[in-house]
Amino acid sequence: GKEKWPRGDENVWKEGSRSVNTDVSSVTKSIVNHVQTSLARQAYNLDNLGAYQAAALSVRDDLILNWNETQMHYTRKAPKRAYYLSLEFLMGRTFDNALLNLGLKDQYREGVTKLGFNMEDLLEQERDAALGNGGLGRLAACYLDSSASQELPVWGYGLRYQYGIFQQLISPEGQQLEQPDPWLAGGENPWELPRLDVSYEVRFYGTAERLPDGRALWQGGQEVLAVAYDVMVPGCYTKNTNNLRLWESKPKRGFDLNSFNAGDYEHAVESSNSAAAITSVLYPNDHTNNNESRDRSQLSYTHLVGKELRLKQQYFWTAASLADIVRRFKNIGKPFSEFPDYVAIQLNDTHPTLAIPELMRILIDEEEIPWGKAWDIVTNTVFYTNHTVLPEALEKWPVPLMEHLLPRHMQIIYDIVLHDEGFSCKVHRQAVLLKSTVLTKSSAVEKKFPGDRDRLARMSLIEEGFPKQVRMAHLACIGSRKVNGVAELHSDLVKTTILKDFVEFEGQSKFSNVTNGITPRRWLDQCNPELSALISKTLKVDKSVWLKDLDRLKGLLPYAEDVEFRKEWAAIKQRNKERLAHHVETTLGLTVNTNAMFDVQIKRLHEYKRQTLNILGVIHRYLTLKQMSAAERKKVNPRVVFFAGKAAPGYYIAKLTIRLIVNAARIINADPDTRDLLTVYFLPDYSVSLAEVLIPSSDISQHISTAGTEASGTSNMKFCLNGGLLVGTVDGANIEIAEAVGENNVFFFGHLTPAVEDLRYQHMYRPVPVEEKCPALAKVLDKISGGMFGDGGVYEPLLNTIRQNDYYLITEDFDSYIGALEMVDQAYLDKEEWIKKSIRTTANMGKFSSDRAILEYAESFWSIEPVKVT
Ligand code: 7GP
Repeated sequence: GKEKWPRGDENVWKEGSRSVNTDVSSVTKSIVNHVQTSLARQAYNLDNLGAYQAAALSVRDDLILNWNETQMHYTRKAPKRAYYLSLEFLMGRTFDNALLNLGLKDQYREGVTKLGFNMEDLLEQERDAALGNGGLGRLAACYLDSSASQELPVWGYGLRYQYGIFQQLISPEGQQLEQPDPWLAGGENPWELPRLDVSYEVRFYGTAERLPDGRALWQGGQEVLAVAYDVMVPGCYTKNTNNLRLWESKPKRGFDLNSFNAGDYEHAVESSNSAAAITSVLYPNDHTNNNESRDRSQLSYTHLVGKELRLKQQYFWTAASLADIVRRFKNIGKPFSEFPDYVAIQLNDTHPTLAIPELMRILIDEEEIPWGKAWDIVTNTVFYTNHTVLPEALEKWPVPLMEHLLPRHMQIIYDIVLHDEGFSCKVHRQAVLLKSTVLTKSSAVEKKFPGDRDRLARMSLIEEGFPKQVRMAHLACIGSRKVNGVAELHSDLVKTTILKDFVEFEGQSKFSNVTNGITPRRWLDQCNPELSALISKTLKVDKSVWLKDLDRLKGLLPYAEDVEFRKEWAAIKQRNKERLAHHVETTLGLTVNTNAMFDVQIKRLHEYKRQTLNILGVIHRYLTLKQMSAAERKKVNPRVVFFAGKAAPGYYIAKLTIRLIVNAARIINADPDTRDLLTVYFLPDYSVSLAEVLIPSSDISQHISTAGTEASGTSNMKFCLNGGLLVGTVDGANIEIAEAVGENNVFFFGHLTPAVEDLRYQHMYRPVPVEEKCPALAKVLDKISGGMFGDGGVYEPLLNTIRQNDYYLITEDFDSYIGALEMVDQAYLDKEEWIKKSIRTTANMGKFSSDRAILEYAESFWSIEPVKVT
């Protein structure tokens, strides 16, 4: 039946309602309107920034209409929803993506032109939303785009940091300098809706007193307010516009009036400061969970030192998100036993693992549900994705800190140990005995593996030591319905290394794989519009079809044989190189040789990703060129090597690697003997927007982690989708990319994962000097030490990581790496064959759409279905 109109005259409401802009004249009207009213400006004094702001506000209006309808539709239909909890969302820019997804790109381009502006200039005005470090955060952003595009009822939950990932400057000596990223300082952010009416109180510290009925009373301590900001996430060519809810922390009462009255002004201000501090800044660490800095000379991150603030961020965000989820569930009016039929919660790595004890707390203490039923609800609702097997990245929280900050959650963690029949074990009981009750029943682990004390210790939620620590991956594993890795090899490694004991105990079926994906909207259509247009023209399908059904790229395969098509394909690559060269010219004032092969490695700086291997290979190439005769050099294909990436502020070796790259580039680029054949650039301040310029220009890109260390990688997918060929190790998603595009279209090298452990053992106990193991590399190291790139002493700590135990196996892989690059040179000589490889690579990348990945999560984990907004 038709619903009754809620208030006033229905017709007046309908007449007054605005609809989404669809033609050029409504677009220009709405832009002019915002110039005049929202910005209080006119044609006379409007600059690019103002024009961008007005156009963005106009698009915002469009988004809001769809967003409103979508949210109302979801509320009415009350389908099962999924919530993606991620401490990072690396969104990049929004304007162009919103236009694409709304199907309004042409209208806005024309409208903006009519108003006397250039669309490219306006797009450049927007600042990246860089609320993430790297792969994990960008994956979350791709998944939001795909969820909305596939019309799935998925919300993201995260934090609204005042400062995103730091801005990277490079000093003349090659030192990375960090500067804050006040991305919100430019005034109002048009892509978010402040929802000051949606807020929750979050408690820290205080005391938790157990009650006889199994509940507990947690009181006292500090209370802060979580306020919602909603970021609209439009789906591609659909009305569905999902929500990313970001929380901002605020003091519960502006000032503590009591202390203010008592004249303690400083204390009053301090308490308000500490509440606001919770969401002030994104932690810049990647693959490590401490901030230990051996190098405090740069921008001071000292307010982040110590782990408490990071744990506060995690709890603040989890608690607000769960309160919101539970409130929305309660509005449906169903009993809590049906909670898992309406809610799925995906943990993006272990950062939101506190969701498990927090949901237990809500169910037990607030909803008065008995332990066993509550645990059933939790373990049917929560899912956990692991993103790394590097031991230093596995989160652990000191028990004393947890007890102090979250006393009730620590009780619950101990109780999980006690109650979970499937898990409790001797070691846990010992820990628990010290705290409270005596337990007599023998545990399931003990029954299944009697007397296996090592296993019990390995599996414990609490790691022994001073202090004891809570192992978050173990908690996430036992509290979840499914656990997955992010590429096939990685998911196998999760099962055979960090969670091996849990697989043996709980069985295989809980553990699975969802290979990562990337959104072809941003990573093909937006970043490479010419290639996108060529694909549509060739396939004779509108992009609205193939961008949402990426396997259609297979239709390009026959055209690899078409000379004309190959010409167009190559010409686009060439223009993308020129676009990058133009960018480097205007931002850095450097001229790039666009007739060279473009060779790109862009990712966070980390020893396991082995930018060192790349720069040492570059130096080797330089030395080889120097030794050649002029005649020999004539036969060499010119190459430009690009690096970009940030190092964690406290990661000394990673910063030293940047320094080596910058100084090697300085010497090599200035050498008249070789500079036509080899140049090197370190592009500062890597970001999503910079990636969008770099990726379409590459001939080859490097994904050269020590085998078994890179969980998946996602930029490898972006390069290949844009027709760049992959140079890589047999690691992460490289393996599946090779399977998809064909082994003859990738350049693989290096030792395989099963060999790595033995090799490391040899390096530890039977070390062989570099001179013996790899003379070519030894020569490169000697040149660096000898001062070829400035004071050699500076690089000793970096070089020593290789000369000493070489944990990441540079010496083991160097020769085959150089070999692979020689194969690249060989292959590049045959231009036509090279272009064919490039076309075939793109054509076979359909599997790596994040639409495929998100549908796997939706179908096999969350059991949610599309809810189309009509
Ligand atoms: C990254 C992995 O290193 C990368 O291989 C993967 O493609 C990406 O996640 C998305 O799954 N991990 C992180 O960014 C990270 O911070 C530690 O992991 C928690």
